[in-house]
Amino acid sequence: MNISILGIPMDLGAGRRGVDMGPSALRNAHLSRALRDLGHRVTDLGDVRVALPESIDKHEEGGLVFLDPILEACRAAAEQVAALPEGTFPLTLGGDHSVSMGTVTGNALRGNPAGERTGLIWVDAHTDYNTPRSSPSGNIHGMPVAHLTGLGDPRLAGLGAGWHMRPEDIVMIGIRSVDPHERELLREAGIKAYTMKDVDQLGITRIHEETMERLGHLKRLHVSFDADALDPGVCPGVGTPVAGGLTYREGHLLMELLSESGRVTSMDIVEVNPILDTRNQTAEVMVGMAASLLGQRIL
Ligand code: EXY
Ligand code: MN
Ligand code: MN
Ligand code: MN
Repeated sequence: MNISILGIPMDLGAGRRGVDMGPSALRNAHLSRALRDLGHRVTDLGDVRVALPESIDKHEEGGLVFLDPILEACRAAAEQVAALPEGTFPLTLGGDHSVSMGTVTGNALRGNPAGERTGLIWVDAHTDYNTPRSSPSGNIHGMPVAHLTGLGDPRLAGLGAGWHMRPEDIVMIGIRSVDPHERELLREAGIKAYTMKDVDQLGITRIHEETMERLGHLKRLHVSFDADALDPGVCPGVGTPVAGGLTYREGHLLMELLSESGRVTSMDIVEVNPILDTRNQTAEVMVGMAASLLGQRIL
């Protein structure tokens, strides 16, 4: 397979600095080499240009911190991803999770004249379904899914120029932190979310089966993998750690099963924060997750 790597070194959507170094940390953990060793042709397209927080005002507008530069970076990411040839697998590296407003939009619109719908598998401790009004923080990385479905600020929700993700085409896995108003919005939208309780009770195999069935009508599936979905013991280098996450094997099993399905067409790795990490462990774990999704097998 042809894999194109694109970094979006942005931490403007997060409450603390550091995830802007995520793409470097993942490259340093030999991402390209790991994928080449699996037989893929890998092209690293470098990074999207992102404004530095130190060089701009921390303006807050209508409950959104750093709206303009985030919008700009997401637009650039969406354009670059949408321009990739069909058959290429885009592997996009955050950055905070607000980058996925750009990457998911770019992937959904890429080489898609028939207007095929794209499914979204959101692996995360958080549901990221706040709007500017429901958000307790104003941090845009807590809002990407809401904007992808058309809620919230019209500029962010307008990245797809009229395209929106359908709530029924989204499945979330690993959830254990949801804000009160966010919970109401999720219920209203009818988004399927597997919490950690579901992971404990059903197991990853069953959750994967149900996810494949639920998204069975879709030819294109995007996996957006937030490192904080994994337990902080496995991935300590994240800005918003929440106890009780996916184990190392649950993460790999999910990626292995998704890989075997042969249906995933693009992936993000986001929220890796090397400042908070232990010897780049989190980046190394996430490179392993990408390798499992892209065909690595134990035997
Ligand atoms: N729900 C909280 C907020 O909206 O501020 C925390 C969001 C954290 C988002 C992380 C990266 O997935
Ligand atoms: Mn997230
Ligand atoms: Mn998260
Ligand atoms: Mn819109």
